[in-house]
Amino acid sequence: PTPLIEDILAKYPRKVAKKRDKAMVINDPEKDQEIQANVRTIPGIITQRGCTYAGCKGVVLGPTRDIVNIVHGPIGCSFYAWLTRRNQTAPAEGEGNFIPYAFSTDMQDENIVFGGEVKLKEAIREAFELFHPRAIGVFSTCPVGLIGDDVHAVSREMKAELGINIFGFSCEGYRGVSQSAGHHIANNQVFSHLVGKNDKERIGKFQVNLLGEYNIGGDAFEIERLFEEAGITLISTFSGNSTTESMEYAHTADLNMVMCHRSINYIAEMMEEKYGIPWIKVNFVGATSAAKSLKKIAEYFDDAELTAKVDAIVEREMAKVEAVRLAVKPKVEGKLAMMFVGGSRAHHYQDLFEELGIRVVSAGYEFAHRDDYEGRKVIPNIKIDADTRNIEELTVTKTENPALWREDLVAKKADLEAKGYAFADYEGMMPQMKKNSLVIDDVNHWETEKLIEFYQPDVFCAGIKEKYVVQKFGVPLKQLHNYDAGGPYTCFDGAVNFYKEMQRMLDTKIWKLVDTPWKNEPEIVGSMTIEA
Ligand code: CFM
Ligand code: HCA
Repeated sequence: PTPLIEDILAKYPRKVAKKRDKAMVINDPEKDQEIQANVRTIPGIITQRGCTYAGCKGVVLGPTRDIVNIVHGPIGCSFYAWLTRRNQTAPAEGEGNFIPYAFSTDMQDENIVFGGEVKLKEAIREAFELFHPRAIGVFSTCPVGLIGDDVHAVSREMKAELGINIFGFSCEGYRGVSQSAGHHIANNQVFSHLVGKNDKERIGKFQVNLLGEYNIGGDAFEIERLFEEAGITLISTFSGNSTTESMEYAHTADLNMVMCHRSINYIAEMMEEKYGIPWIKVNFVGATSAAKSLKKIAEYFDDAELTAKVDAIVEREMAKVEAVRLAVKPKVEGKLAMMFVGGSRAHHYQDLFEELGIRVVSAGYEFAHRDDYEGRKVIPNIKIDADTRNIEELTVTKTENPALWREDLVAKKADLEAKGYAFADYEGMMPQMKKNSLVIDDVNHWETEKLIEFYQPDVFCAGIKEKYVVQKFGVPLKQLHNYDAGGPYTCFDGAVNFYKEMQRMLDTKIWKLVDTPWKNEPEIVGSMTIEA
């Protein structure tokens, strides 16, 4: 261990120190290093993590506009999920959009004592009568699991009564160790209740799905625009600027592209098993990544016209991006960044920093698994603990409908694989990070303070819970969850936005002037008297 890690661990009780030590790795991209991930946070530690319900309702289902998502639980669970993530959507003229609403059963003490199923049924009927949506999702919060309300039985009964697609999620907050369990639960239900439920004639020559792009700050809009220009038909996005309607015919795509591997690799895997549709990992954050991903799609379809279009787009856009990059780079080059975000962005944003010559000295995920750090090759070696076993693993088999099985794609995959094209693969964050950078899983507030003292970073990327604590140290914090008020940061215009944002935040002396009033004098002084 280095002096920094020793210093961090010294404060912990022995058992805690032993556990946290395994979550910190001095990176060496040349070596196969193991990091502890996806295990319980130690009680009492101020984690960045959220809960299973957040990962299911907020993350995976939240950005879809034509489904009414009813939260069965106390109102607080709904309030925090009410658009704080800035997932955008663009309904067509006259099309509905339920995203701006917060639907909740508003459970009260008496529902906890006597059960909440009756109230849930009333809520579903009310939502149906008011909005006539094509689907309703029901999300379980912690108390629902504790008192044993059966959201699945209620959903089945209501589906029969109302005649629309209604399904539930056992995504109680405590069900897993983080949001990650909620992703898996959401993937299972989306796959079971939506994918393949409808058919559609082919509408394009190159039909794709985009998985794990949630349109935060308009990110998906940038990608969609370029696809359209290149002649790539986006069938469905899981789930940003999305509809359940499009998910129902997602099985008509020729390729699945996985952007956020952590939250949605399950659907990609299940669609390949059932329909034979292959998947590739993509990243549209930043200019170099977007260019690589576009070229990878063109390579897959292996069509001269498409390849020429993609090359032309990349060339044109890169020239625009380069002009801004070269102007901004001298102003921020050599600065230090840190990123502790979710389960994919701590990796996805590293290309952008690299483009500006900003060094990422430390990074980590909140809730990723070892494969997100070390690459998918470690999946067979990951120990399945009781917390993971608690989450249902669906058994998926090949479709019995021969018309839906894509033998052509299976052959295409084999052919391309023989030529060295990588399918179903993700290398993870650690192989891409510099030697001697510090990788930390599920970083907590104590560790954050020590990292800031040690590295004195110029920018810290994380979320709202970290923002003001970090800024009080005189370090600007860029939210890489909701982008503060900024974005999009995908593709070429997105890269330009990000460069300018970094210049704004880093090319200034203002942060060095921040001084906290309590540094020298405590703001509140108290005393305690113990009476005999
Ligand atoms: Fe995937 Fe996400 Fe992320 Fe994620 Fe999230 Fe998010 Fe995130 Mo916040 S799905 S893992 S659960 S990229 S909400 S859009 S920003 S923590 S890094
Ligand atoms: C979530 C959503 C979140 C929270 C972000 C934050 C998001 O995990 O439930 O802590 O600032 O992106 O909105 O990750």
